[in-house]
Formats: sequence, C-alpha cells, structure tokens
Amino acid sequence: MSINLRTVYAFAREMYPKLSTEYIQYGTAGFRGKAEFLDSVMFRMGVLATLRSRFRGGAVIGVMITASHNPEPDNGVKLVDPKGEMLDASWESIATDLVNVSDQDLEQHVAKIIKDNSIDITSSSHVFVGMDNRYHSPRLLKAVADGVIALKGNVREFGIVTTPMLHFFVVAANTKETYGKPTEEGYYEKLIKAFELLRNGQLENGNYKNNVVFDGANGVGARKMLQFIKRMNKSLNISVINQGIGPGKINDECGADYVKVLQRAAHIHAGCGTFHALCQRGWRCRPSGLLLHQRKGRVPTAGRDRIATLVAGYLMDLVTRSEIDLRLGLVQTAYANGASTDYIVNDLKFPVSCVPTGVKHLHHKALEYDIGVYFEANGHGTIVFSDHAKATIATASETKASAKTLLLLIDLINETVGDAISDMLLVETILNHKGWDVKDWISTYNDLPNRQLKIKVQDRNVIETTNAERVCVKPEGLQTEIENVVSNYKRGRAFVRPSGTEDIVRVYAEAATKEDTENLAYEVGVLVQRLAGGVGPELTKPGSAHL
Ligand code: NG1
Repeated sequence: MSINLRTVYAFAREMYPKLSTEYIQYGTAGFRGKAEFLDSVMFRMGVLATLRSRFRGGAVIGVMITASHNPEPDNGVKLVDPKGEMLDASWESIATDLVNVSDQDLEQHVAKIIKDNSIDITSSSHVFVGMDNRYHSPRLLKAVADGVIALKGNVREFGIVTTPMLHFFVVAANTKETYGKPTEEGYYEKLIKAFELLRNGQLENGNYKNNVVFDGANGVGARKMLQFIKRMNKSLNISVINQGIGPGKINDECGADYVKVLQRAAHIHAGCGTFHALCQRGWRCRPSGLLLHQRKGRVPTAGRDRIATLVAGYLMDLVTRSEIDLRLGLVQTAYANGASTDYIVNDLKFPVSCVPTGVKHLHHKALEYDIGVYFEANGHGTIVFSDHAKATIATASETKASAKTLLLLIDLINETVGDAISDMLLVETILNHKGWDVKDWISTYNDLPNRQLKIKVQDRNVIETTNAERVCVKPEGLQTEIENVVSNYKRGRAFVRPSGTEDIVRVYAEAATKEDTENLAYEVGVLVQRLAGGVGPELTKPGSAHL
C-alpha cells in the first residue's frame, strides 16, 4: 500500500480547513468546543487515530464524538486506546500539536509524527467511530472517517452509541471477542445475561421493589435504555423520561449534572405522570453520570459517593465470604463528600486513595488494586478486576456461591470505562440482594451539605493545584486565604481548580450545615474573583437570592 501524505493536506484544504486560530488543548475529555469550529479537529483526529492504530500494531483505536454534559451547541472528540483506556498521556501533546498546526504545515507535521514514532505507515490500521445524538455529530463523524480514509485506514462507523459502548466495542474487538461481541447487540447481550442471572428470578426482596424511572436527559443514554428494555424479560421495570423525542434539549434542565450541581429537581418533558406513580427509585442519567433521585421536588439522595460506598461494602462482603485474599481499594477525587470518605475508611475499613479529576487518573490508580472501585466527580465510575483477581474468583466460584456472584458481577460491569447503564444495573442488583430501598441505603451515613460554583475568570490557567487538586499553589496567597475562611466553619472543606472542560474555575465547599456551606462557597468564590481575575458579575450573597 502506498500512501501519499499530500492527500491529508488536500482533504484539509478542500473539505476541512482550519477555521479558527484559537489554541486548543487535548484535556481531561479530549477536545471540546463550539461545533462549528470542530470539523478540522475531527478530520485530524481521524488521521491521528489511524497513526495510533499503526503505532499499536494495528489494534483498534476508538474515536468518540461527544461533548457529554456540555450544552447542545458544543461538541467534542476523544480517543480510546486498545484496552479501552483514555488516550495515553504521551500522545495527548501529539494530538494538541496536530490540531493547532496550520493547514499549510499539516503534511509536514504528519510526516514528523510518523518519523518520531517510527510508525510503519503501510501497515494495517483499524478505527471505530461512534457519536452522540447532537445534530452536528453526523457531520463531524464524516470528518473523522475522512481522516482515516486519507491515510488508507479501515474505519467502522457505529452511528449513535454511548461512550461506554464504544469502549466496549474497542475492547471486544481487541480481545478477539473474549470480552464480548463488538456490536450493539453483543453489548446488550452481555449485560442483560449477567443481570438476569444475578437476579435469578427474584424480582423483589424485602423493601426492594422492581420499579425504576430513568431520566435519559434527552441524550443518547435514553435511546439505549429503550433498547435494553426491549430485550429484558421484565427483570427490571423501567420507565424512561426525557427520551429526547419531545421539546427538551440534551442536558437542558435535566440529567445528573443539572440535579447535582444546581441541586434542583429536573424538568421532565415527557411521561411525568409516571414518575411518582410508579417509582420508588429514579435514575438520572447522562451518558456517563448517574444519580438516584427519590421523589419529585427533592434534591438528589444518592450520587457517586453513595454508589461507591454501596459497591465497596458489597464487594468486601463477597470477598470475605468467598475466603479469598485480594487487595481491594476505592479511588475518589476531592469532590467526594467528606462523610463518605469517613464512612468508607472508618466503618467499611476499605482502603481509599484520592487523585485529580479525570477518568484517566482514577482508572490508572484503580488498576493498582486487585479489585479497584472508582467513581469520578460526575458519577462516572466502574470497577476493575486484575487478572489475578479474575482467576482467584473463578477458582473459588467452584465451591462458593459468593464467588459465583462475584464472577457474574465481572460480566455485569463495563470494566472498560464508567457506564451509567451498567452501574445502574449493578446498584439494582445490590439493593435487591440486600432487600434495601433507598431509605435503607441512605441511612448508612449522613452526607455533609455541599455546594459547587462556577466562576468566570480572565484565564483559568492562573489557578494551579497540587495534592490531588486539594491545595491551590497559584495564584500566590489564594490557598492561605481559603484556609482562613474554611477555619471559620465546622467540618468546613473547600478547594478550587480550573475546569478541564469549560472556561471556568470550579469552587467546591462543604460544611456541617447547608447555610454554612452556602456561605463558605460564596466566600471562596469571592476570593477567586478577587485573586484570580474574575470577569463575571458579582456573586450573590447567600440568602439574598438563588446563587
Ligand atoms: P472538569 O470540567 O474538569 O471539572 C468535568 C467533570 C469531571 C469529568 C469531566 C469530563 C465535575 C466537577 N467535573 O470536568 O468529573 O466528567 O468533566 O467530562 O463534574
């Protein structure tokens, strides 16, 4: 196969010219921005994925087109490495440079990547592409596919899928289907089979009832949930709201982020009658995040920390009962509620570590354990099992029922990345096994009230942090001022960090009471505005209006 790099330039010039000179960076969630400026970015990511696949000996590389929880006019792209991990950090800068180079320099730049990484450009390559249901995604998908074609790579388009589904397909293909079939059907099949075996015909137990409502946030998760329902043998009764067929927009006044960050009940654009009538539990979803909401009008009652503690406690119990010796660990970020960390460390006696925000950091740390549980700030989480853990569990499952359950859990969990649908099925399984309703679950510990704020500043990168983002080292003096403020509040904790996905600085605060939490968040927000170049309107003092 002969490849002429001139084709890359020709495609770029004719079809995907670079329209913006603004410097963009491959961040925690790949590239994100206004969709109208992303065509050239997508084309170049198609090129990069092909190079990466050749670099990795022809293994499948995934390209996901989504801006996840961002507003609808935004889109984004991220690459998935062969084992389902996020793109290796050493290639993030290659991605950044490739996207920022001018059209004129593109051909030479691609040649340099090939040379620097000793890539055999004539070898085979495979790229899987998926997209969310934003209206501009199909256009952007075509740009990615053209990037692959420009380098004569093989591209397989999956159309509208969730991000975790694409990770699943990549891993399934790269493991020669031992992980599952790399198709939408293969994904449903694997999860549903494990879920129904774990249910074992027991649909209700004690306080656990078999009805849930699923808020699809008008996103791709809603469509896929409907597909699940079609294939499930009524093993879980699910009503889907915000299906994306009414007037509602993606993540607009609904979804996990809206409910969690603003602490308001979501708008329900369809099927609201069913919400309370049917439901003891409501799952609020976006493609990645997950949140459980008990009743209409109430703020959320269970998010990532509750899920993490429920899962950790359950795994600990199964491992103990199976009489196997495995290293268990839970990975959190600074956003984890302080009360959850206390509960996990003191009551469950489960080892905990804290890492910076971003799935790649959590996933990486979780791999250090035999069974690593992680849940990201947004509720995005999963469990990873080492090969040693899998083999030990398989052996024990021959004699121990608890180990058999563990074995099925491995199949139920999308180990490749946090998957809200798989996580929901996992929680439903655990609650059913325990005979718990939401009240039982929530009563395990009391969350500290917490508050997040978004602060607009001139340049969010003036903020630098250390110690898993819990300490701010720049601008000078800000950390000392934060600590002074925090010391006035009982059980107070606060930190600030630049967002990796939005042009803002995030403030997190928690304290013993709701009122204190609001005041603490406000005070820290004002400090950020003063010391880090705030550009937004003045923050409203708590009590005077809604923040
Ligand atoms: P940033 O914008 O860096 O805070 C957000 C979420 C992360 C993760 C990424 C990627 C919060 C506080 N942060 O990151 O958890 O989901 O987006 O989508 O929710």
